Amino acid sequence: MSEELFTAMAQSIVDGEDDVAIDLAQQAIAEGIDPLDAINKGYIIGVKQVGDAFLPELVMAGEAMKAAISILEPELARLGTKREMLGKVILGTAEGDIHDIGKTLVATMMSAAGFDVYDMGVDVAVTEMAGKVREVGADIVAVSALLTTTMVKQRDVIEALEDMGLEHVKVMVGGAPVTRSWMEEIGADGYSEDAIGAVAVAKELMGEG
Ligand code: B1M
Repeated sequence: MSEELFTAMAQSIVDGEDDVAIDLAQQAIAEGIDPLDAINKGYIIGVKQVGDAFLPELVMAGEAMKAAISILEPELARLGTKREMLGKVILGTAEGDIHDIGKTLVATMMSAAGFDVYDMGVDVAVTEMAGKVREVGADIVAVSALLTTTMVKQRDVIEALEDMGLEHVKVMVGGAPVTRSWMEEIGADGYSEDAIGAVAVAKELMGEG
């Protein structure tokens, strides 16, 4: 039965139907379906299908995805095991980039796992991000980028931290165009292709495993 629900979830994103996406998310919670399964096996499949669409379709798909996640997020957070804070994470989408859906998922998963997450939002200036790291004494800075043109800002964050004498702070990178080889090229400390993996990487960087 979940399979049909997942297919309908994907379709609601393709059609850009916020109301349907919300109804299906509520149905999933009522049926006790893991919210992460709803995202990964349902909605994200739809997002992948609209990948090559024109801007209005992208906007509608993005809005429907956000609507669904806003319903599932509290449930994701509720299911996360509460425990002592593992570390402080500054998180944001790279300067010039306004994609926030994946970044917000990473924030939710990290918070649920026990990290103290400061979500700075989207289009975060390199200097602001580095400044926040110093201000709160962060352990990790996590930079999401969805555009090939904004990936370079991930490197700029690393350089800004170095300039400020904060090279001990770990830097994680992610986002659709980001790869392990990019991580290595810019000298970042961690990379993950999805939100669950991001939690595992952050734990490793904190020496938890
Ligand atoms: Co845009 N967009 N978009 N877009 N958009 C992409 C990224 C694109 C691939 C679509 C395409 O052309 N096929 C393309 C980028 C091409 C490129 O550079 N390679 C693109 C483009 C070109 C643009 C514009 C330039 C379009 C225009 O104006 N002509 C423009 C840019 C605006 C800007 O940022 N300055 C633009 C705008 C938009 C919307 C505003 C309409 C909307 C965003 C809505 C929003 O975020 N609030 C939008 C959307 C929805 C997309 C697609 C369709 C979906 C992105 C998404 O939310 N995915 C996207 C196509 C695609 O990716 N298939 C596309 C779902 C999300 C859960 O996945 O964000 O990848 P993702 O996050 C994943 C992982 O990547 C990872 O975990 C997440 C969960 O698994 N992850 C991390 C993410 N961050 C991480 C950080 C980590 C670790 C893991 O550690 C730090």
